[in-house]
Amino acid sequence: MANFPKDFLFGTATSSYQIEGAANEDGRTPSIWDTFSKTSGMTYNGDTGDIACDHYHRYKEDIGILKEIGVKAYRFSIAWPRIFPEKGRFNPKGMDFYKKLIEELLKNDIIPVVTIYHWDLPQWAGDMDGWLNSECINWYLEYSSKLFEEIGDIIPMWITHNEPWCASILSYGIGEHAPGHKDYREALIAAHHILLSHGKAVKVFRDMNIKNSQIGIALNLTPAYPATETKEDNLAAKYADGFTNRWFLDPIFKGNYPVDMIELFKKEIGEFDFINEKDLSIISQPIDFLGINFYSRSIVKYKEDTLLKGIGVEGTGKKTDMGWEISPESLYDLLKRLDKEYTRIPIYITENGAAFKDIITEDGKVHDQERIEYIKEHLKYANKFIKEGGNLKGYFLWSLLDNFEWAYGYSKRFGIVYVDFETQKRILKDSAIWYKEVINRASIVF
Ligand code: IFM
Repeated sequence: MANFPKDFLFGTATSSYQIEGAANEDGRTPSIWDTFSKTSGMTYNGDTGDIACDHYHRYKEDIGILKEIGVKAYRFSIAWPRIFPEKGRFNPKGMDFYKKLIEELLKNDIIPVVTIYHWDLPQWAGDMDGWLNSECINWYLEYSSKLFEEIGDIIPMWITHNEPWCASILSYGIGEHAPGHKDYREALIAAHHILLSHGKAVKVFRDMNIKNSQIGIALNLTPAYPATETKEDNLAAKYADGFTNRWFLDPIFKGNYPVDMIELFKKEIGEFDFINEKDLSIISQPIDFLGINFYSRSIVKYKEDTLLKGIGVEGTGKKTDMGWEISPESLYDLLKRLDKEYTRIPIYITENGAAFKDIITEDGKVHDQERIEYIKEHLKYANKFIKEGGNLKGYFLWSLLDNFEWAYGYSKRFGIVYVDFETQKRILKDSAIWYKEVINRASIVF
């Protein structure tokens, strides 16, 4: 048995495009994900977020489920194209949806945690080169300032960006996410503009003097381990770490980009002339908390003729339905390292969870024991970190509902609540019932 502090924030997380649906309602215009998912071959089965979990219409039912599970906090994101459907035009109707959602959460004693940007960039911004255009930072600031003005002080925790690595490198470099470009120079430009928009939004937030509210960012961090103890594999692991973790952690907490990575990237990317002298001091504005999204680890082997001088190799641990190795000890390693090398500000695990092939059995239930084990193991290591004095303040399970898993469409189920996408019926999986007990007791039992 492991006990959590009484004020530990147990929550669940979702994002707008993955659950809301109502793609054309109340003045919303398309995002780059509407366009991307409707482009042939970009998502599994051509799936889109047009309807998703129909949460836009069923939010009261979904908050009822949150209440039933007993979560203390709910992390969701706001859809930028509902708030600014056109450049410079605020849409009060889009804002009203989130005001009603927040009101319902507060009525049920659930703390609303808002992510400002979880990848659904308005298509109008995409049409002007999206995050490659430095103007995008100003559009983002207009959007985030409006959110602070409208609901700033009723939201205790603001997250500027979800997983900048995905919004830049996976989207502009690897091409798996919208807008689907494959150019590493573009990827690093997008990453820089996203980081800069983060720093500038934090500054605006401070200048607006918003009461009883904090601001941070959610980074997806994946510890990298060498396949063997050779010098070469260690170097490859160091570069993999630089690519996924340090490229974002260092500017935020140390005010610089990692020099070894700049050197490595130069050949492929060219000059870093998109970085201005003052940018790093803006990006490294102090934040109130760090959100980390953790799912797995990577194991890396040296390979000379690759950008990062390495390739990933398969670990020996069990895998989730995403093919991601289950490695809860790596969460512990990561937390310890953040504590030692980066920061002692409060950390929240803003996402952790797993996709498995869930089925409804004859009794009408979903017995997702593998997911329970996954969560339990990760909570066990999170608890170990806390017991050793680590400043971990909360855990947001990804995800409340089965939902639109980006390029994988509806083929991957991450929810602790099963969604029948034909009927929109929700069924609490065993993991939801188990999580309810965990929250209620503030402890896990082995
Ligand atoms: O579904 C995503 C989420 O949008 C961002 N973090 C990872 C999750 C699982 O892939």
